[in-house]
Amino acid sequence: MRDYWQKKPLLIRQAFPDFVSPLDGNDLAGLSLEDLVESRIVLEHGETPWQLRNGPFTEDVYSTLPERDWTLLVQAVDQFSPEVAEVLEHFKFLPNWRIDDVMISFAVPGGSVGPHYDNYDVFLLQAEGQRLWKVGQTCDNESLLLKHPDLRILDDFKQTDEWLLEPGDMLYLPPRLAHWGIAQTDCMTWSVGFRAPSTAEVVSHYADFVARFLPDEQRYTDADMSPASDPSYIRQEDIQRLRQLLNEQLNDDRMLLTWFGQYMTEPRYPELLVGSEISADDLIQALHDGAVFTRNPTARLAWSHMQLDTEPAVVFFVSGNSRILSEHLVQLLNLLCNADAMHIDNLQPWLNDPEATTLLCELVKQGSLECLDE
Ligand SMILES: [Mn+2]
Repeated sequence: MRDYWQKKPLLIRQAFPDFVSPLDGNDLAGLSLEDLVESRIVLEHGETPWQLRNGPFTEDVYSTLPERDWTLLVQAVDQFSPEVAEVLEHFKFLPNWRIDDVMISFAVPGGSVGPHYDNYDVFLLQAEGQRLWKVGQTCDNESLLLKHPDLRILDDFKQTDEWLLEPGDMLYLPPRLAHWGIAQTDCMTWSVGFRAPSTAEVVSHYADFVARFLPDEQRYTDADMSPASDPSYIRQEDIQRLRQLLNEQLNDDRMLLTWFGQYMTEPRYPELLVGSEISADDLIQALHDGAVFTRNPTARLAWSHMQLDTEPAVVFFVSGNSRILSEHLVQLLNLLCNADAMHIDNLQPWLNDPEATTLLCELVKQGSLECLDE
């Protein structure tokens, strides 16, 4: 973290020794046929240079592709494959609300999406075959791009290094570092991608959030202002009033935490969160009968402390919602956020606590906790 995170690339040979991918190119192609899955194919020599095709695809697409120089990319495979989601267990040294998804690409020899840069950190895990990764300059919004309607390919790639990645090897790249991965054999790469809201998003979304709580009657005021000498002139004191108004509204730490937690836990595919009504009694009975609950991979969870006027509390964020809870539930939140499974053995201490059982029922109702079918 000190030397590399957000700073410079790091090649980790055999980060995952003897890594065996739980899915192959055919499985990935299968996913690309599904409506809900975001997929793309990039052909370097298609009908146009660097042709982009967007999924979902039909099976016959794969019989028309050339032998070389194309890549299939499938977003958020972790949402659809628990085996893929497991890789995220190895990234717990980073906040999970910074993680975006595991994107998987499959490429035939020569396959590449061209030299480019991303605005996000990424860990590139070689899952199958060999890919040559070239890295180059740090880019910015003035870096020259090829004229292309959809893809942001660098016009000028200044290579500084290159590494051949074998299965199990992993390369970390900080944001905005130019990179270019070229498949040497049929190859599969898992990209553990991170997300960071743009400053523009933070400013505009947070301002919108704050504004939702402000009545129309609350306005710019200027009681006791001095008489205008030049009525067209905006004075320093007018700007000072504006500055004070903004400071008062934007400096509330509880508000900021509430917005941030909700924003960063918004699920990528909310339609995959399907819950069902359950009463506390039924939930407790089900647990005694052996029911096992897990987090829905779509659910995003986070929590923090929040100092209320009266007492210390915690705030729990679940898939874009927040709820304030008593501090004594911290251990339960740890369990909900981290345990592989929730069952009678680890939930027992909470089943006589109405605040805890209400929370559990809400999570089931919301679809964030799912009952595993025995
Ligand atoms: Mn990239």
